[in-house]
Parts: sequence; structure tokens; C-alpha cells
Amino acid sequence: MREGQATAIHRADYTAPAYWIDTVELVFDLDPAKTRVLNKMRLRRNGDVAPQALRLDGEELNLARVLVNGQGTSFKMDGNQLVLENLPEGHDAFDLEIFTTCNPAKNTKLMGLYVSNDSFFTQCEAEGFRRITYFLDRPDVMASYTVTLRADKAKYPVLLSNGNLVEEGALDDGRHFAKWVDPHKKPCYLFALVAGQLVAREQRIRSRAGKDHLLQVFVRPGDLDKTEHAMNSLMASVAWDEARFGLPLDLERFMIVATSDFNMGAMENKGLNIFNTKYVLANQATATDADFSNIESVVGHEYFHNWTGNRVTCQDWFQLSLKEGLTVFRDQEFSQDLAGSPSARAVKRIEDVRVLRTAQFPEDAGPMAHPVRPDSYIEINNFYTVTIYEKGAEVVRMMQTLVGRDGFAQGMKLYFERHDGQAVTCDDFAQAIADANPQSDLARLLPQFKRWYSQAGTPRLHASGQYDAAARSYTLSLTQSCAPTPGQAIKDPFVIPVNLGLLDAQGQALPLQLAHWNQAESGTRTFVLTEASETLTFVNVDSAPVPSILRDFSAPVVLDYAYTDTELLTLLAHDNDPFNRWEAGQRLALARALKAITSDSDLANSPVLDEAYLDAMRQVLADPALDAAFKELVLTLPSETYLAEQLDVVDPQRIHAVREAMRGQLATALQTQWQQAWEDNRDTGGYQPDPVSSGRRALAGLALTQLCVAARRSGDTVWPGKAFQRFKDAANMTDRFNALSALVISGHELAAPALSRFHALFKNEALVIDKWFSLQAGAPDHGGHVLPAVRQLMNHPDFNLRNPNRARSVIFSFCSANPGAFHRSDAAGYVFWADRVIELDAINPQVAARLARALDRWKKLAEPYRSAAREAIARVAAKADLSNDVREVVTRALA
Ligand code: 0A1
Ligand code: ZN
Repeated sequence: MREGQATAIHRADYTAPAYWIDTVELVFDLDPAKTRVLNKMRLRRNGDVAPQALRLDGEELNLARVLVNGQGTSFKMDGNQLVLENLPEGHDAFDLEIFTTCNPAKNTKLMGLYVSNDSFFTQCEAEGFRRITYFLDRPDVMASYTVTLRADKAKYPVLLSNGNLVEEGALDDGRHFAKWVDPHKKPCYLFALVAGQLVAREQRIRSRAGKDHLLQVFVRPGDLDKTEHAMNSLMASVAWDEARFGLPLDLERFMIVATSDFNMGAMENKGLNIFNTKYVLANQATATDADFSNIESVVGHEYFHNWTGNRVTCQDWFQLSLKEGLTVFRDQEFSQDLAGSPSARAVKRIEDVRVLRTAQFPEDAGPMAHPVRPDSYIEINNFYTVTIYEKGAEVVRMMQTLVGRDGFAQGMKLYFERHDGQAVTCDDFAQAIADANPQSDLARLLPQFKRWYSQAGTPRLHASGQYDAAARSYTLSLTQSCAPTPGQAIKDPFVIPVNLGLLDAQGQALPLQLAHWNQAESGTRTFVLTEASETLTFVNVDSAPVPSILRDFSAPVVLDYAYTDTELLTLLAHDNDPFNRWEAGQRLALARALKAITSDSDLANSPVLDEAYLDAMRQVLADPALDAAFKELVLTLPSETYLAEQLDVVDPQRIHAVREAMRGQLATALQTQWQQAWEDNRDTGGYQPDPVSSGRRALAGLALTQLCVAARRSGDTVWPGKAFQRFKDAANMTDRFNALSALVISGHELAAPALSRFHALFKNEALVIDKWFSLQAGAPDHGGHVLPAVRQLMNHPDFNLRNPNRARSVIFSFCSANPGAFHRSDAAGYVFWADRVIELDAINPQVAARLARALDRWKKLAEPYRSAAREAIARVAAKADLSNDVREVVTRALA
């Protein structure tokens, strides 16, 4: 095994550290090929733990010297650990000095200290600090850091680390230094340094409490004109956390630095967040509305970690969702609060749920399924998942539903009163929310509620209703179940908050009155399901109701209810819960798609969509009361991945063909309405990335695509011509890219000249070139053309496998986001996948392991895909020197 023993680590084996590290003084002599790191620590034994040797983690380090209290000492190596047995006895503190060197220029894993575009960056979460120096690399060891950086002044004029700059100056030989002191204790995964030629946008702010702070966004020279939105997002984040949760910025200086080589989105290092450029850089010429909105979320997310993650951190990595689920919940709430109107809030909620259902539900049903708080892992990097993040956020959201918004804020307050400065567990968090709300359902049901942390899998909520006209009563039966997941055959019932409303046949809200509720109420009520089955009887119901169940998606479950078309059309037209309005439209489309996929009808002769559906969509498009953003969501068909999840046996080609047929039919049948939508929304005036104008651009973009798709079917050339013109004239990237996509998606011949023009225009903008690659690798497949195109793209001079963004833009866009092109009956897609996983693994195991997950759901595939996929996975698994990251993924896939 390349990385030592690939043994599983178990949550139940947690023990407190045998030593504490109180202070760390680090001195770096930065040099790309050989950086020297002097690490002076002050340690003491943990009196609660039996006396034992000190075992420090280290990886790919050259050890030069170890001193204890200034004296040489004996030590030994045990795998990657440096073991010190002859330490001073008793409980007095002692000094430990370790001198090592490392090679940042050769660090292609982008963990630890690495070089990107001639600058130095670090990434320490989860276990990267051990690639910088020997340390107790675990989050429950929290120390005070003093960091001195020394480097050539001309090459590395900016030297940054966590906390406050206390000293800087010149050294001999054109070198200089900077000394930083972090006033807050922190776990080593929050350590960071940056050195290079960078420039900053700066902003001074005064908090509500009257404190002054300096905010800085560092980028490469030339990118300053793309930092305004990130800075605005940061200011909004600071204000929001104070206003909503009373959490102030606890630093004089808060820095964000962008790098183009980064494995993930961004990292919340204390006071020195390091970001993938994708989540910092934006101006209207280079970034789309989606980029602007992602930047707002990610800037918020990292900033909110300052309290949920940094001030209170995780005891161990099994508790990862303690900080991630909570912080995703906070960033989602932040974006909703900024969006403002109820409709814009709902749009954000729908987008979040769409991510959960297309990415997390499949994870929960596949070989990598794990609880929000896992019980074991081999490689922690594999557990930065949609389950830990997005499902974790849903668990926090359900707590808020159960205790109310104010109750939740009280719970957060208690959480910080109890645990500020500590490394704690998911139990501690849930306990604080419950204890602050002793009368709540959460407090009453806490042990059962916490099954959301311990049981993997997506529960199914089965609902059925019966109306008794004579008794004027309506009975709703709710039954929950959850399929087995790896290692968990049987599940106990969950606590499921079910937001409910009832509509009459005309769409009017009916009063909700349960037999034991005395107050009739219309609108939404939350019923908390705790048993495997429960029945609700509503009284005084004048006519047969249409139930609106799970409003606002009140729990991360699959809802089974045998809705009739009539009921769904009523909900789509009238429900006062916008989420369920959208959901009704999706269910109508889904039912038609599944019927066509599972029949063997000839799609050319038997249309998938009927007049009832098309007419409902026409009405949505024409409804002046609905926002453009909402219309765009309703008019977007369920994705191929989502469709596949609804089936036991998946034929990706059939799914693709059916969805394309639906798209084509919707394009042709609604041409008049698409034209109107285009005309009404094509001009959004001066660019602003706000929800209303971005929603209008989104709808105009969908309309243009649909008009080009219809044109392809009819042979008309007017709309492709208009799209090309729009592509050339557009005043912002959203409109330009939407026009380009319309040509690529409709497969029009103007796509080729547009693509080359686009490349020429933006050849110096890496993030735009990523879009250019991604659009081509993710294009609808016409006769198998995408895979050869992808191979060609990999030979393009701009392609670079070592840059994660670029690798993702081509390889992931094809393997993970383009099922119709990837799943080929000749298995060539899988062969390509296996080759790339192996190739990437030698460079960057984290990125390789993510790619390896593209075939997670292979067992559901129909033949010949299934056998071919298994063979490809087995070929990867047979490789002798795989990383632990990839090995864990492929081993679980084959199990
Ligand atoms: N904590 C970060 C995510 C993150 C995790 C691991 C990384 O290593 C490459 C980088 C970032 C967040 O939630 O934003
Ligand atoms: Zn996070």
C-alpha cells in the first residue's frame, strides 16, 4: 500500500490525546524546492491519560533535528510517526524543537505546503499539517501559534499567516520576514500561510459593537477588478452573523486569498481563508449569475465557520458535520435572507433541495452511504461528502423547525456559552439546542431525533389519504421506512417533521383541524412523525382535499403519495407553498418520463408529454404573478441523474433519449410562450446579480435554448442566428454563456464558430476557459461524439491534469455530469474513466477519489453497462499502488 496501512479508524476508539501542545512557534524559510521549518512547541502530559510515549504525525518530511528542552534526544520512527519515549516525567511543561525540510514544488497533492503560480499556499484540513511539520495532527489539540515567514522579497513580497502581523523587516540577501501572532488558540487544521506576489482589495468596517476591522481580499495582480463581489459578500456575512445570531467578528484583520490550484471550494483557516479562485473572482464580463451566487454562499460559508468550526471545533473527524452541516445550514439561511422576497427564498430552497436529491440521495443509496456522523473511515478526505454537508444541514434545519427560529437562536447562544474554545461532538450541539428549548418536541424526542446522526439511508415516507364525506373527515396515514445501507440492515423510526396543508379542489386552503386540536387553522402545520406508522384524522373538512405534504421540504425523505394528475395540477396552480408548487410540476414530468422510460414505445411516434402537461406549463410561463426564476425552475425537467434514481434498473441511454424527447416536445409545443418569455426577459438593463434580474436572465436563457432546440427539429435557422448574434453582443457573461450553451445544446452548426470565438476572447481568463471545456465535455451526445471530443480536449494546449479546476472541467463534466455520453454501450466511457482515475491518483489522490465515485451506482445499471462498469472498477482496484483514497472508494463499490 502506497500510503502505509489502509486500516479503518473507528469512532468508538476515540481517546483523549496523551499530550497537550500549548504553544507553537514556527519559523519558515520558504524555498520552492527545499523549505526549512523550525517548530518549537511547549507541551505537557495530559494528566487524564496513562503515561505513554509521544507519537507525532508526519508525512513526506525530512527530519534534521529533535531537541527536548534544548538537548538532543533519542527517538524512533514507527511508520509515519515520530515516537519520543524519553520525555521528562511529571506534569511540567517541556520544550520540543523539531527541524524539518519539505519540497513544496513537488507537492502535487495540494495538501500541506505547496506552490501554485509561483506563490506558496497551505491546506491543512483534514490532515495536511503533518506534511509541514511533526505534530499531534488532530482537531482536539488546540495551541497558540506564532509564525515567522522568511523569503526572497522580490519573489514573495506578501507574507501572510493567521492572526495579527506583529513585526516585519528586511534580512540579508534580498530576503525579508514577517511575524504573525494568532490571538486565538486553534487546532492545526486551521493553520495557514501564504507567500507571493499578491495584491489586495481592502475595506475597513465598524461592527455593531463599535469595533474596527480590516477586511482584505488578496489576488494575483490583474485580478483586482474581480474582487468587488467577494468583498461585498464578506461585508454582508459579517453583518448577517451579528444580526441573526449575535456573533461578531473576533479579529482585527480578516483575509481571503485566492489560488487557482485548490482541491475543494475554500478553507476557513483562522483569519486567513484560502479560496479556490472560482469562489472569489467575478465581474460581469467573466462570471455568470450562478458564479456570483456561489461566491456569496462560499464567502459566507467560510466566514460563518469562524464561529461554527473555529471558535467551537470538532473533537474528532467523525464529528465533521458538527461544523459542516451547521455551517451549510447557516450559509443557506444567509443566502435566503439576502434574497429577500418569499419567492426568492423559495427559489434558493428549491435549488438546495435539488442538490440534495440529485447528489446526496444517490450517495445514501450507494456503496459509500454513511451516517451524518460516520462510525468508521479509512481516508477522512473521502468523507467531505454531500451527506456530511447537505444532509447535515437538513438535520440542523429540522431542529430549527422543531424549536422555531427564535428557539434555535437561543440554542445557538447556549451552544457558545457552553463550548466556546472547545473541541466538541454532534451530541453536544443537539443537547444545547434541546436544553435551550425544554418544552419543545426536540427536547422530548432528542435520543430518537439523533438517529438522523447515526443511521444512514434516505427514509421513505409513504402517505395515503381517505375522505369520508358523510363524517366530513379526512384521514391521512403516514408510514416511514428506510432501506438497509452498508453495515446497517435494520433502521429504527426517525423523527420526521412533516409540514402539512390541505387544499380544496379549487385550490383554496382548507382549515386544518385534527380531532384533538381545538383551533381550526388554515395554512401550514407541522406534524411530527415518530412511529413507523401514524394516522391523522382531520375533522370539519367540507370537501375531498388535496394534501400538500412536506411543504418547504421539511425533512430529507422521499415522499410516496399516489397523486392523481388532477391533484398535481391543482397543487401546481394553487398551492401557497412555492416549494410544493414546483414539486407538483416535477412530479407531473417525472410520471411521464418514467412511463416512457419503462415502456418500449418508439419515442419518434409516441410523444412523452400530453396536452394536460403542456398546457399546465404554458400557464406557468404565461402567469404574470410568478417570478421568472421560479418559472425557470418549473420549466426545467428533472435531471437524468434524478430520473435514474427513481428506477431499479437503469438504462442511461433510454433515460437520455426520453428526456431529450421531452425537451424537444416542450420546445416545439410552447414556442409562442418561449418567444414571449425571451422577449419579456432578454433585456435586464445594467448588470446586477440580484435574484430578480438573474432570474429573468435564467428564464431568457432557457427560452433561447428551447427556441434553438425547436429550430433544430423544424430546420428553421432564425433562432440559431439570433442566438449567435446574442452570443456576440451580450453585455455580460450570463447572457453570453447562455447563448453559447443554446447553440451547443441544440447541436447547431453555429456552435463550432461560437466556441472558437469564445476561446479567443477569453484565452487569458482561466475560469472562463474552464467553462469552455466544461460545456463541451457536458454537451448532449449526438451519435457518440462527446468522448472523442473529450479526448481531443485533453490534448488541447490549455489542458492541465494537475490543475483540479481544469481536470474537473473536462473529466468530471464528462464522467459525472453527462450520463448520456458517458454510459456507452461500447464501454469506452468506462475505459476512459478507469484510465483517468489511475492517472490522477498518481498526482492527486483526493481528486482521483472523487472521480472514482462516478461509478458508485453501477449495480443499478442494465446490461451491458453493468458488467462493463464492474470490469472497469475491478481494473482500478487491481492496481497495486493505489492511494488509500481511491482504494477505499473502489473497494466499497465492489463489495
Ligand atoms: N472546510 C472546508 C472544506 C475543505 C476541506 C478539505 C480541504 O482540503 C483540501 C479543503 C477544504 C469547507 O467546508 O469549506
Ligand atoms: Zn465548511
